[in-house]
Amino acid sequence: VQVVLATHNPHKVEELRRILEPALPGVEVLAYDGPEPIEDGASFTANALIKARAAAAHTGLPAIADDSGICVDVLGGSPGIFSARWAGPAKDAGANLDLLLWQLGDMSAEHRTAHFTCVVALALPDGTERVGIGEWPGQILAEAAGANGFGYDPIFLPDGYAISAAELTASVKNQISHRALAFEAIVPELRALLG
Ligand code: ITT
Repeated sequence: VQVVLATHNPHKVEELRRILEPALPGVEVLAYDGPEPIEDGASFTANALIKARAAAAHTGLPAIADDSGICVDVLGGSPGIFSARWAGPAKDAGANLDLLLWQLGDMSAEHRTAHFTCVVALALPDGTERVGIGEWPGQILAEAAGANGFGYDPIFLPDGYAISAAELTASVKNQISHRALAFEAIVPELRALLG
């Protein structure tokens, strides 16, 4: 069985592969370079389904999409679904996290609580759809640390850890992240529909 990963973000492809492949032996995971649909949904779930549906329709194969972002409590959940373009259309990860650090200024740790959210959506060409949701709680650091991962990882301190998400190894991040949790939630359905 083949499945297409409906994302153009190479960091997500890498993490999704490392999470998916051991969980779904026998499923061949393909990258997707078809057209990008307009992500105009009002939620992570809506946007994940838009991406998965478009890739399933374009390829005729089952498609898995990931819509994700960081939600900061004191900002009412922003950047949220706008995380990739928080500082502008260029999707500049450095500018995004600099803007977020500036927005939080010198607020103390108790005001810097946040979580990453990930929704993983599966769409089959016959219209069958499933979603899994994962949340990874923590807080926004005062300055960036670490070079692993991507996006907001250097400024995210996961609950229960003393180092940023960008200082975790890939294998630890991929066991505990919002992406890992979203997959865990949907793995039985993936096995049933793709297995
Ligand atoms: P696709 O739509 O092609 O999948 P994208 O990067 O535009 O790629 P999203 O719209 O879902 O995807 O935006 C997700 C953004 O949230 C991502 O660009 C990061 O800025 C942030 N993000 C999501 N997961 C993250 C993670 O594990 N670590 C750090 N930042 C993350």
